[in-house]
Amino acid sequence: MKPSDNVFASLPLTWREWIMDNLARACSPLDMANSMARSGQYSMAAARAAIDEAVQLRAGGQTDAGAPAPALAPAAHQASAFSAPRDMPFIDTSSNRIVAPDREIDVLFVLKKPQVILLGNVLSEEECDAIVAHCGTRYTRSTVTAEADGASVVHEGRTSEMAFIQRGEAEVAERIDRRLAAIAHWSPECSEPFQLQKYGQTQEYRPHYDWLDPDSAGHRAHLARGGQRLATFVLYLCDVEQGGGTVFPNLGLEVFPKKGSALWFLNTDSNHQPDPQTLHGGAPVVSGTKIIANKWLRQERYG
Ligand SMILES: O=C(O)CCC(=O)C(=O)O
Repeated sequence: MKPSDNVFASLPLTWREWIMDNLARACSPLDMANSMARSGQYSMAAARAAIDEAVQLRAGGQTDAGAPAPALAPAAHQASAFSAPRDMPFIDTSSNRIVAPDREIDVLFVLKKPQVILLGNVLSEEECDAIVAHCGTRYTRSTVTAEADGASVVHEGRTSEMAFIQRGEAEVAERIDRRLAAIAHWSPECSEPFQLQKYGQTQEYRPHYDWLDPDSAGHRAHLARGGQRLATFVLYLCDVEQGGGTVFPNLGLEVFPKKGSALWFLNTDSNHQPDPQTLHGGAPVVSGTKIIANKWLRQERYG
């Protein structure tokens, strides 16, 4: 959908007024598009096209939502309201070693685009063991988010077991949370609680995205709680004898678990838009057990 499609003119007057009022108040076009998509009435693409058109109408001196929209110039010649970079978590890889407040971390591997970084020595052996022991036997079959209604459902593509550590529940998790926040320059409050995944032999998580799809009704309910998942940390809590790598099929990349290491990747571009290059999965474990902890960094405060 392009700004030349006259989407704005086809919206009901209430929506056109809402867009013009919010633009006049200097609201973020991306937040506005997310709100429109969350209403369930418009896809993200339609919302973005309508807002882009409204921005151009305002730039042309037309601020009346009720007036018919004039023909617009071809999209290729117009700047989009969505092109401004926004705050992103980031890892400083200017040195081979990151000095976090309570630990020195090794930078082992950096892929620039999409950004994938492997960090060593993020957790001590004792911290890995303490996290695993804390979750003990609380695992249940892993689920995924249903596209239709956002429910947590069992899926044949994810055969592992999962457990959560809620905020404030364990001192070791709080400490690691603060460390990851310092490494990623992102508030710990803007992140989901740790989600552990345990894979036995043959268990896997087939390739998928971590970002939430604004065009999926089920994902929109999750977007409403903390916004997009901007970045992922996968913490490797044990070594695995064979298999169980984290794979990125589009990048030809496989990272093998090493106790205490962490894999980081950005799920979106700098405008917080989902990056399709970030398709990834957990390859089947061939022998041994794999235990990881996921930490997803959100746009906004979570929970
Ligand atoms: O198991 C892995 O290495 C990746 C896990 C993953 O992608 C997930 O749980 O979302």
